[in-house]
Amino acid sequence: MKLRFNLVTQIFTAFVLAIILGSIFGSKIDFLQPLGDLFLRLIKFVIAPLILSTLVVGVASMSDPKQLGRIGVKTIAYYLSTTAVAIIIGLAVAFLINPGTGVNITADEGSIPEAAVAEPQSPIDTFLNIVPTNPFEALASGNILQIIFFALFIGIAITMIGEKAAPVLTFFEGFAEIMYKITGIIMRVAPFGILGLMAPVVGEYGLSVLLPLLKVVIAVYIACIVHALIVYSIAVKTIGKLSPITFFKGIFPAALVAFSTASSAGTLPVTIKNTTENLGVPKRIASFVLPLGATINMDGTAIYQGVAVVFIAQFFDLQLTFLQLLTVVLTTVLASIGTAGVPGAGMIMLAMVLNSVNMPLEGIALIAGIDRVLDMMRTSVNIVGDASAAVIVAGSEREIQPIEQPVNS
Ligand code: DAS
Repeated sequence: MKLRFNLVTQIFTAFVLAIILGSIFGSKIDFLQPLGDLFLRLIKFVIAPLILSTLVVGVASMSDPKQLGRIGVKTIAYYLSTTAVAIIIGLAVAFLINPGTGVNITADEGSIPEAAVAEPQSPIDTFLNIVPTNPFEALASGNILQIIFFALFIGIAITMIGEKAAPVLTFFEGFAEIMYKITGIIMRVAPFGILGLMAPVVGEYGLSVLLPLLKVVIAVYIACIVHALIVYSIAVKTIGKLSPITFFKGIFPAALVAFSTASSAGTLPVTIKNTTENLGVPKRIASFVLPLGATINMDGTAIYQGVAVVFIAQFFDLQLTFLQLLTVVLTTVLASIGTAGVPGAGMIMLAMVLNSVNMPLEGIALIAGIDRVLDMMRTSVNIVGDASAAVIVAGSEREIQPIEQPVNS
């Protein structure tokens, strides 16, 4: 079989090279960091205009307004249910591996992020904050939920106005195509970006840092892989009518970008590109489901929080009752809605979950040192979960399009 050195193989090659270079040169490989920072800035700069333009076009092109409601309900129901399954899988794997027993480390109090001990935002405030008081400020600050709200209303208003608003729709259609094209151009440098993001991380997290907490890393990684392989395969196969192999191959580039950046929001342009070009999801469904998922759907984060609660309880030799476990499941699903798609957000929301079952917040300091290694995997699962939602929603609306060209980026 001729190995086509297309973008997927280039990204994978860069990923493997980063691990090799990071392992050989350790922290000396830091000089590659600016490559990663540049790539991260490039994909972040398209997020707000891409979501706004694609979502306006997506909503305005839905001939049947009831379809928007149907898609919204299916999306949110799928997100909440897969997150609940994820936290249960996380707890189950943690109780099998017992990550908190026989661990001999001391907590570095200084490593608890400020935001983790601050008063977490209540679910009511989280929902109220979706409404932007100034939509242009939302665009400027990249507040994804507020941009979604703004785009939804523009799209709905365009359909209600009809002919008079046609020029505005035409503008957004052209703008969306421009943003897709820019995303494609940025993706050409993804291999260099992933090299610059991954090599310094591998160089920093040598075995000396990971060994004492290896069981935590193993528990999170195993639970994430089990969740993705079982839950998403069943979902895309039964409801999305898509082969799981096609699904995982198609979303692989975005999964690697998420793993390297540890940011769902930062990966969003790549998730949208892979889902529409490799998985046959119409742009109007992808442009609604994916930005929403990047902010409220965090299956990987839920798994991490389940493992972390068990680790902390075992480390401090505290018992977890069934009621406490139930509370952890509910709080984690709620916390995932409020977790931003940025690096380290899951650790900040862990405080809310620990508080709900009276577990010591000091436990966060125990695992803060390896959070980046855990964040990479949980973010990757977060975006694969978002893509699975786009596939099942498109499948249930009988709108999965045949995939013409082979997977290429
Ligand atoms: N890094 C977050 C994301 O981008 C997830 C997390 O921190 O748990 O999805």
